[in-house]
Amino acid sequence: MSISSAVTVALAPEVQGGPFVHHTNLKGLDPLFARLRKLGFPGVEIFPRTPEDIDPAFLKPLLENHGLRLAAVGTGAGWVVHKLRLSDPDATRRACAVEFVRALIQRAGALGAPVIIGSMQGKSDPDGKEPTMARLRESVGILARESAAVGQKLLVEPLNRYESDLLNRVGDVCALADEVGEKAVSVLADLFHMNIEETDIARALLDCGAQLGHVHLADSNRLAAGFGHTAMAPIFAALKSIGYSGFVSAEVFPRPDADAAMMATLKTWFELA
Ligand SMILES: [Mn+2]
Repeated sequence: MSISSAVTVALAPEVQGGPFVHHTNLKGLDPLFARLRKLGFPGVEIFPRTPEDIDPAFLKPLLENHGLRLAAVGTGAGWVVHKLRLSDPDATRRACAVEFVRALIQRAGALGAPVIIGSMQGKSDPDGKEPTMARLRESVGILARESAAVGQKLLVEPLNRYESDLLNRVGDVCALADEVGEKAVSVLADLFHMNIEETDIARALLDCGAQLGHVHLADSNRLAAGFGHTAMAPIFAALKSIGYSGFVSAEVFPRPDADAAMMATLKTWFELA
């Protein structure tokens, strides 16, 4: 098995200007998928606005026609658009958050893809970090069992300190996985967040080992790999050393433009993966 490459596509107009290589709508996916395949990408990661955006009846033939795999599905719109958090102290709001992710797990699962929990983890509520973490653990447990039931991992992403104070390092998610006790809980290693939080990115990936489920490929400044100062060679050496065979998915700003971001991503993948 080898490492696969993907790029992110956002379907939520609210995140225009966010770190996604492409922004489009459902109608724009057909020409975009054709272009990705022509360039040589094996996969695509989608950031939907609502669960209904991930419609297997629509996306399955579209992906198959273009020979693309769905690498993962983001849930960040749950927070950005709908203000839903899996650690919300309000039980009704928390249940809505769990339902939003659960619906995406079902739909992504039908397309052979896992979902990501990133910003929906929330941050410490006024009652403190430990009660917030307890609520997050409960929600992650429910969603890990949902993921396992459709044969998928649940990708949990540590975020840098400016975005959350709950899960900041890869080791925090490994500890959460142990506490929750569900094998489906896997680590999403985002190299941009890791550049801020980890002592040594390659070391953290080696320590993560088989618990690594997905990688967001980004340079130190959230531009495409090669446009910042993160040393990518030791990171890819670590990924190969642990036998990682998932996606490195470019979650980056389309700067100087989307084409340049895609070319830099492909170059890094061809040279190092
Ligand atoms: Mn990320």
